[in-house]
Amino acid sequence: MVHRTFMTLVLVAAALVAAPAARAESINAGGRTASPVQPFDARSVAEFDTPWAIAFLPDGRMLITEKPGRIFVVTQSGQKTEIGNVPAVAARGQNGLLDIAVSPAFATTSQVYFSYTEPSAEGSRLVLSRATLSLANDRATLTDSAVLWRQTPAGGGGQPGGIIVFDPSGQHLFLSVGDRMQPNSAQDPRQARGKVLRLNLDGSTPSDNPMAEDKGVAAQTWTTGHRDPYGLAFAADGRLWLHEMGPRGGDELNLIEPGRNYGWPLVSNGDNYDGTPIPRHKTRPDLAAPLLYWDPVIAPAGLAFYDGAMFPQWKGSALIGGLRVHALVRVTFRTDGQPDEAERWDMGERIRDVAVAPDGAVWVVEDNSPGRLLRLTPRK
Ligand SMILES: [Ca+2]
Repeated sequence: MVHRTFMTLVLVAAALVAAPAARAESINAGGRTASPVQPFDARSVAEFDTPWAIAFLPDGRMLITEKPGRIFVVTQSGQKTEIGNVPAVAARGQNGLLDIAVSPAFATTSQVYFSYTEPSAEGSRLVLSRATLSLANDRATLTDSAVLWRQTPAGGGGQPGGIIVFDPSGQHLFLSVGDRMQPNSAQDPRQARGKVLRLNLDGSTPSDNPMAEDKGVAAQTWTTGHRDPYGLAFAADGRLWLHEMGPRGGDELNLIEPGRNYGWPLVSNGDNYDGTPIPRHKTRPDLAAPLLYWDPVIAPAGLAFYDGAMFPQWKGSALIGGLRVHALVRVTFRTDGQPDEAERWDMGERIRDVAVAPDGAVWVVEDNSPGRLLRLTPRK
């Protein structure tokens, strides 16, 4: 008996030591400042009306969305071809045409996925669509366009989210959904707001989702309690990361694990814009805390993990655009997974999205009209 108790203690102690240290830490990078010295040359390649997202085609051309409702095919030298047959969007404030993502099976299907706020009698709703991209003779058009998912309930303005990412197996997609200025909806399992959803590639619900036995939104939900998520991406090690804009002083970088609740609006490391306080993450250990947060905020937008050849010193880093801080942020990860902001470069404009080209160059778009598409290459 004594031996068994002793062994149990040893095992418990070993488990505690082996527990990821990352869980215990919540680093505030809000006080960091941007360097005016960039290690890259930034060349403007083209300009757009409020560009929102960059997605690379396998051949190195880009798909670029404009929030008011247009999509372009863009060559690396900046030649733009507007894509025809794009559905009408409800463009107002933060809402409009949002993300675009190239299907993992694009080589055989030519399919793309995109998100936008759709006009409806009850108010706009976020939707996820899939279409075939036809490219021929300098013309580009969407055919067989189909809405795979519609937000319920409709209505509201605010921040829609809308980031689309595929899992490394290429069998599922994840969609981030903002709270659209209705904070309590993020904790309501019946509302497709303040969530990360996981769907099959045809929009149906995977049978191994955390609440798959439920119906509707709950069955589609992967994680709960997000505010305004505009960054969602898989790292090379298979971990899924999300950043979200918090209230005043509460921007977050979160490690996404199935079924977890990330706290909004019950807890935050920031306070409401009207000054009313919000309990801090540490008061609710049952809710997942951000491993990295920013107070004051950066207003993060766009998230890409770097695995290219041009900037070997950035391998494994996350690159994040900063709207409020007019910057590009590089986040590194310790061997135990704990992230920290390593560098921040002043870009002089609000950065809306960041993407890595097949050749390892980094591309960003500015949140402006005109907003530039910039190609970043190592400084010569
Ligand atoms: Ca949170």
